[in-house]
Amino acid sequence: MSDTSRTDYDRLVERLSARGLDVAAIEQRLADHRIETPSWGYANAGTRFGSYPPAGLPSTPFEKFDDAAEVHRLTGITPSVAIHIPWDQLENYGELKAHAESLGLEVGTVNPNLFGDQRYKLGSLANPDAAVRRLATDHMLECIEIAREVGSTGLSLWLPDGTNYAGQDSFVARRRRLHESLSEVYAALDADMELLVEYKLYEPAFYASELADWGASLLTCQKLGPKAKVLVDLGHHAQGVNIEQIVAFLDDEDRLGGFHFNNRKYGDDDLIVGSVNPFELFLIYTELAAMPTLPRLTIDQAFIVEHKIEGMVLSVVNLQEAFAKALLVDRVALAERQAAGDVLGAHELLLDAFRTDVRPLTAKVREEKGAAADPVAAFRDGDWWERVGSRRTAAATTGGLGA
Ligand code: LRH
Ligand code: MN
Ligand code: MN
Repeated sequence: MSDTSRTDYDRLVERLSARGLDVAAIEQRLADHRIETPSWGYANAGTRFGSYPPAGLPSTPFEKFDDAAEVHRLTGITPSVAIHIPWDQLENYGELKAHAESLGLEVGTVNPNLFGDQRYKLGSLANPDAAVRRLATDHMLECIEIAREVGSTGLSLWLPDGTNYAGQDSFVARRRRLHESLSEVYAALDADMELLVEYKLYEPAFYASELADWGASLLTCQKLGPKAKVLVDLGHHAQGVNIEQIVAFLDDEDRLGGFHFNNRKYGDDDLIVGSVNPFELFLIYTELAAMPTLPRLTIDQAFIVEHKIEGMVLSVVNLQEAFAKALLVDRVALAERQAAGDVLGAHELLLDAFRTDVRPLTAKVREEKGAAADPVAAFRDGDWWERVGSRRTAAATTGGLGA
C-alpha cells in the first residue's frame, strides 16, 4: 500500500471506528464476499443490430475460463464461473472442471438454453406440443448431468416462454404445462442442488410471459419445493419497480436464490452493474448485508463496446463498493430511528453510508488477498494483451445474445 493510500485508509478507519463500527468485522465480510462471473460475458456479444468482436476474444470455454482467471487474479473474489449450454458445449466436462481447478477456479451455475433451437418458436417447457416440451425437459435434465460432472450445485432456469398475441394460447394451460415439465426437472435434482428460477417482464415474448415477475417465479418455486428459489436479474423489471423490497420479501420467504447483476436504463440493457443507478445497487446490498449468508451473486452482462475483461473487473469493483457501503449502515441506530418514526433521520443513515468513499477499504481487502489495489488500472497497465490476447488467432465463437 502506498503512503497516500495508507493515510486515506487510516483516516477512514478512524472515522468509522469513531462511529462505533467494527472495521475488522466489516473487512472480514468483504473478504468473504464472492461474485460469480458468466462465461458468456467474456465471449462475443452484440445487439440485434450488430456485433463488433474485438481482437483477442476467447474461442473455447477453456479460454473463457482463462479470462475469468484474470478477473479473479485482479479482484480476488471471483473464483466461480457460470456456464451456458450449448454455448459452452463440450464432449468432456471433466476437462473443463480440471482446467478451472488448474486456474484456481470452479464451475458455477449451469444455465440451460431454451431459446436457441428452432423448435422453440412457441415456447419450450410450456409449449403446446408435448414433443417440444420433451426436448426442453431433456435439455434441463442434461444440464443437471453436466452440473454433476463439473461439481456444480446450481441449475438456472431462464424461461423465454410466453405469447405474442392475445388469444394465442391459454394462460392457464401454459402454466400447467410448465409446472408439469418442471416437476420432472425438480425430481431429478440431487439433494444439494438448487433450481434458480429467473423471471423477466417481457422479451422474447411481447404479449405475456409465463414467468414475468417475482410473483410468478415464487409461486412456481412454492409448487416445486424448497430446492427451487427465485433468481433476481436486475434488468428484468418494469421501470421504477422497487427491487430492494422484492429482495427483502424473497429472503423473508427463504426463497432468495441469487442474482444476475447488471444495470439498465431502458430495458434488459445488460450494462455494467452500478453504472446507471449506484444508489439502487447500494440499497439492494443494504438488504443483503442484513442477511447472515449471502445468496449466489452472479454477474449477467454483455459487453458490446467496452473491453470485456476490463468491464467485468469494473463490475466486480462496483459490487464490492456497494457491499462495503452497505456494511457501514448503523443498524442499531437505524432500528431506533425507525421505531421513533424519525423518517429523515433513518434515511440520513443510509445516505451517510452511501456517501462514504470506501475505496481505501476495498483496496486494502483486495491487497490482503494478493489482488490489485486498483484492479481496473492494474488491468490497463498490465500485460494481458501480450500474454494472452495477442496469441488468440482463432475466430471468436458466439457466446451471447445477438452474437
Ligand atoms: C435473459 C438472461 C438469462 C440468460 C442470459 C444470457 O435475458 O438474463 O439469464 O441466461 O440472459
Ligand atoms: Mn439473467
Ligand atoms: Mn437478461
